[in-house]
Amino acid sequence: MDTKFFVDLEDLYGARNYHPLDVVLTKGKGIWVWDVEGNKYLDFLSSYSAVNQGHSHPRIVKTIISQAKQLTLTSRAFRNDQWPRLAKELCDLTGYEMVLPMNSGAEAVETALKAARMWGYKKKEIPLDKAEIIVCSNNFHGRTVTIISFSTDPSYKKDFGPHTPGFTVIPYGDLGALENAINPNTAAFLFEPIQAEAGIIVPPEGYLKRAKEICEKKNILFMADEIQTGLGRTGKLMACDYENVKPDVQILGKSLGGGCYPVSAVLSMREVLGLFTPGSHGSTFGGNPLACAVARESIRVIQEENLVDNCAEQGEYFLHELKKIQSRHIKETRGKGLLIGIELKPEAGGARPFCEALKEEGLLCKETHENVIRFAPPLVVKQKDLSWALKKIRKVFKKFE
Ligand code: IF1
Repeated sequence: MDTKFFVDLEDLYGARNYHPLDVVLTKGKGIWVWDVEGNKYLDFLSSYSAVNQGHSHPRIVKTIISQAKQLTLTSRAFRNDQWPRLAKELCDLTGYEMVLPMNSGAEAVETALKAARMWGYKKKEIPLDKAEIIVCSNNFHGRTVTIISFSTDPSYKKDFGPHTPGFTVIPYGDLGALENAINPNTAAFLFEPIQAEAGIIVPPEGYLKRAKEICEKKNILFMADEIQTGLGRTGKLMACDYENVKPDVQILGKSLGGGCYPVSAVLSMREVLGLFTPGSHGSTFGGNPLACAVARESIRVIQEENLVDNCAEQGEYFLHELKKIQSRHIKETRGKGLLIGIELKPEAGGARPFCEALKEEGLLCKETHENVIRFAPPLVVKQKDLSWALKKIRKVFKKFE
């Protein structure tokens, strides 16, 4: 069975909510993946930063196998011996008092939105059903109906109305707009420390710090979506660490599951998460022992293999070398850690053809927002792998000249 067999089968039976590259992967190890024809690729997407630890990390695979043989799911109608330990380890890692476990990133974002609204009513005395949450244009926080209700990308929200009310959109990076958007009914400000999907948009220096100060002054919750930027991806444990800013609410996902299992979590102080009462929120799989065992090992791998420092070191090297590439097509090369994007000029004809060409050279990249080639390899990547990749990237840009 070759690539065409699988492509045709997927296109026949699978909903076409993606336009994937025609590469059919069958094996992954570390930074490498192999297709059904035996071709080897460097994974420069890491499943949108859900594989920071590398594909099929031996320690995480060992954990998922042993836990799967022992106990996989109890629901939270009963207790289990993994969730309490993950809860403590996550709070120790991040410095928060409480955590609520979920599965997908969107579920964690929805949980944070519910927590913010509940906090607004119970702690800030916002009139019931009047709470407002401020978000940024070009945000990406997931695909649920409520989350796409505050997206500014028509393709994410068209055909899915009516949209959930109670959200105010402001320009990303604009402190004045944040200040002006706040009113007595504002409960929270939800943001990405770096807008990845928007095209690796890094906010102005000091933005996070000043935004947090504004939120503190106005008593609204400062909620960071670190689902993609967190757990080492930007060269710090959390992207907010670049400005030494500690959000009131921190949302994690993706690599919390080590590329093996969906695990997400919302972290905050007791004043916020302590408001949830039995039956007010939940999830069949949230906090299941298999997820928690995997998450515990995923965190240990990040810490014990110094993936955050490696990310900072390799990211600095990679960004520095990428910036040297001279091409009439390149508008800007930017990023932090190993979350890097090359933005092409509109006349370059879009990033997709470059990603197709990079695939032929053995690099799997994904364009984001038409004109940006995203480079986000697993954080285990070594300099020799990146210098190999740089040769291929230079070759492709030369070809397109
Ligand atoms: C898709 C984008 C990336 C996220 C942030 C929450 C979520 C995501 C900052 C929701 C998920 C994924 C979803 C996936 C593609 C990918 C993506 F292109 F959609 F926008 F990474 F940039 N917050 N991002 O990045 O987490 O529910 O997916 O676990 O939906 O196409 P999820």
